[in-house]
Amino acid sequence: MSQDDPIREYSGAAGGWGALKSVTRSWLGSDNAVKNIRAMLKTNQDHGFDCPGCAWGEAPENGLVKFCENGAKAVNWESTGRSVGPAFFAEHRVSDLLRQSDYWLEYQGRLSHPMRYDADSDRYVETSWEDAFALVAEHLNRLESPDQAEFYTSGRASNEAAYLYQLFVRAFGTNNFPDCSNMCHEASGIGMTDSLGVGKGTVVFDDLEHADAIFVIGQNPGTNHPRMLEPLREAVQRGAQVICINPLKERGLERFQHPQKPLEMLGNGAEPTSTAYFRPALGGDMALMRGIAKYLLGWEREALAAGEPPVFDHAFLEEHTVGLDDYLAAVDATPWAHIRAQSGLSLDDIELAAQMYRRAERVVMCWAMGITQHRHSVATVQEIVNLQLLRGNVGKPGAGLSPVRGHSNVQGDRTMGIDEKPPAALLDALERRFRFEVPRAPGHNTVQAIQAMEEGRSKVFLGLGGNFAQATPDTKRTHAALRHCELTVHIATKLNRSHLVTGRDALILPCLGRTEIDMQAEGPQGVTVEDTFSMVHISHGQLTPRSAHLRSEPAIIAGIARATLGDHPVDWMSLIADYGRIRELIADTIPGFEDFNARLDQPGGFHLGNAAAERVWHTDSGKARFRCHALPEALVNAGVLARGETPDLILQTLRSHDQYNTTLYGLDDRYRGVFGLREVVFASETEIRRLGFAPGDRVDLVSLWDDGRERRVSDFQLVAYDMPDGQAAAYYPETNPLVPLDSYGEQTFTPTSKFIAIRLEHAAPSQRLDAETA
Ligand SMILES: Nc1nc2c(c(=O)[nH]1)N[C@H]1C(S)=C(S)[C@@H](COP(=O)(O)OP(=O)(O)OC[C@H]3O[C@@H](n4cnc5c(=O)[nH]c(N)nc54)[C@H](O)[C@@H]3O)O[C@H]1N2
Ligand SMILES: Nc1nc2c(c(=O)[nH]1)N[C@H]1C(S)=C(S)[C@@H](COP(=O)(O)OP(=O)(O)OC[C@H]3O[C@@H](n4cnc5c(=O)[nH]c(N)nc54)[C@H](O)[C@@H]3O)O[C@H]1N2
Ligand SMILES: [Mo]
Repeated sequence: MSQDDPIREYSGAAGGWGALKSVTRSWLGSDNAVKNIRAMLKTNQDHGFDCPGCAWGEAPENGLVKFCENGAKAVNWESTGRSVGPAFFAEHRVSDLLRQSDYWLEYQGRLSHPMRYDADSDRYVETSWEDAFALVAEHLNRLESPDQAEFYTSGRASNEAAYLYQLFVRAFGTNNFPDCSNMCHEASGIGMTDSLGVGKGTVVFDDLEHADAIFVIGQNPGTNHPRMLEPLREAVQRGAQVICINPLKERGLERFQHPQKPLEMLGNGAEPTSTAYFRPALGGDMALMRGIAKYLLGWEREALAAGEPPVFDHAFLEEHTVGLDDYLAAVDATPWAHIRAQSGLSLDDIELAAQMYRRAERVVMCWAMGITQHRHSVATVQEIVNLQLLRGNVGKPGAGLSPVRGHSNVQGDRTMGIDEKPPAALLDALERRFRFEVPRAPGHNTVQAIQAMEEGRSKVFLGLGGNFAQATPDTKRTHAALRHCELTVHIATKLNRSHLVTGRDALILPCLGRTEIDMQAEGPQGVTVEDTFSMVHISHGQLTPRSAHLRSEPAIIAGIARATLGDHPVDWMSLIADYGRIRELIADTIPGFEDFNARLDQPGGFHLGNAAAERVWHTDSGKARFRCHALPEALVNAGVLARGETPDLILQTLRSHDQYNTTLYGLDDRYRGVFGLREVVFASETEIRRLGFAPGDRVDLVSLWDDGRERRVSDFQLVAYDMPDGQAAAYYPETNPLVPLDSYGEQTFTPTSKFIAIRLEHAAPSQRLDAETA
């Protein structure tokens, strides 16, 4: 294994020197280095801008410099000196650009001018803002029904932009709000709302500092929420338990260090004294949780029989919950054999996990995409809730539930009403305030939006950020659906593939990034965001905008609204002159935002409050409710099994260390030891050999689904990796073509990106030749 080998083991800890080296490299590689360092120093501080990276929050009392490797990459990526304007598009036809990689496209720089697609020349040409708005208005007003348009949102949009957007779209007349959340934490929201009456995490940063045990389930914080490593490390140091549940041994969870405290880097990571790492089958977490509950129930009975203190929190259960008896009956009825087989863990392992859970007085459970991107994700989330209720681990300091959000404002966007199934209370509040009728029928989520465009039921697609064409499942089908549209519009900072998969008409509307000064008629504006702990704070851009032609997201939305709706009770232009006016509307219509403008002066922002954390339950019964689901009979889709196909492996799609969703910062995945390439598929060496291959072989991955369509990605390199048998892992978005559009979560419609039944085939020699000569 040499330094040039694309696959080589990573031996350091996560964070630490490696992270700093990588940041330095990305700074030096940028033409803006000095400016960026200045910008970095303002990230996540009062009067600076909110990190455009992830939704992790900070302890309010934390020190001055708060950034991590990935925050640095995100800021740097946004403030690049390169730009993509009329000259660039004059040089490149859209069909030529489509042949470039996702990495190349975004690397070209910041979008600088509003552009309109010209089908005759197959090029984007410069247009004016007013013409662009007029074109959107013309298409929207031509539709037979407002429900023929789709309004997508990615989770970076600020509260102000999101609020204005939902107001415009509802004034226009639809609830078609597909959003990235549909592909992300939808199951957490649905499951927790149903069980506890609140769809957000119940913990704040402080709880992590007081927990006796922290479970990290289906999450890779070393890469995706690096600032979470710090409280985890501190937890281990104070003797709290950290329990990881993840089929892959993620380096960032095994050993972690703090890049900003150089002394800590001399050691080799925290000693794993009170930590444990369980590696379940994909989709096996519900069975594991059920197994833990079954052990607890056994011990509870033993304790009661022996007259010892009970295992369950009886006072809490009595006062605050309903449905316990049914739940315990379901636990009793679940056979150990089913638990063992589905979890992929030994009973010894499950018992150890149960002991660690029982030993702790205060337990926080954190989770992310390893839990939410399965068919039975709502049931799994609710099983996590059930387990926490048994010992009163909801609504007490140092304990609670923490679905760790992805995009930096994905949680805030939902709070602002980006919701295809809006609660009646929100719609009532809007009608009271604005005196126009809002649509009541539920709109489309992401999967339904693709289906509607595919069938010609929707004809206009507008994206507020994001990369819809690449982030969504079933790439071939999704691209065809977008091409079927009469108009596609993208409000974006950087060029991506979605902009190239055009409808008959298409627009690219370039916007300011969060790092940039947002100057409006009445002065510079700040915007607000909500982090994963429901803390709301303001963010002020610091850098000069990359181009004089850029407009802010709220200004673009206001422009579209005014052009589309004409004379209207909402004065869009006055709202964007001073965003404080948008915040007044938010204060008047969204619960928790009373005195919004005044409360933004509090350093670190303010907490929105969380009823479940106060042990107030907004459910029908007024109590927290145990929801019992049977374990799924089988995890593999029944239709696939009915055809008699046995998958070679189950594939999960995940993020590398050098990417932010579909944005690729680089081609390395340092902690997993992959350098300079992304077309790889990880599996255990035993499995690779069992299937008749050898590590390094080139394979096609074929997805097994029962609708007769071929789903294949070609020429991936097999990488032997320490992981459970039966599984494979590969990067998103390269493997999105394998995710069937109709394979989604029950209730959630979240694509099952962590559970795809696949077959491996030797890559066709012709493709191999192409790859070698390319
Ligand atoms: N740098 C960076 N930061 C990001 C992002 C990014 O792309 N890059 N994306 C942001 C967004 S939008 C999100 S949603 C978050 C995503 O944050 P994560 O959820 O950490 O992201 P994934 O890479 O999808 O990782 C899922 C993890 O779950 C594990 N896993 C997969 N299936 C299962 C399972 O069935 N059970 C269990 N127990 N584990 C499983 C995988 O091995 C992997 O470690 O990160 C946010 N932050
Ligand atoms: N197979 C598979 N698919 C997945 C996932 C998975 O784990 N596996 N994860 C899912 C998850 S959790 C999520 S959240 C989605 C993400 O889906 P999206 O949110 O749609 O995708 P991103 O890649 O985050 O979007 C990146 C683009 O956003 C634009 N952008 C960046 N900053 C700004 C800004 O400030 N304003 C505006 N207007 N635009 C900006 C840039 O043009 C950039 O190209 O993907 C989902 N898809
Ligand atoms: Mo996400």
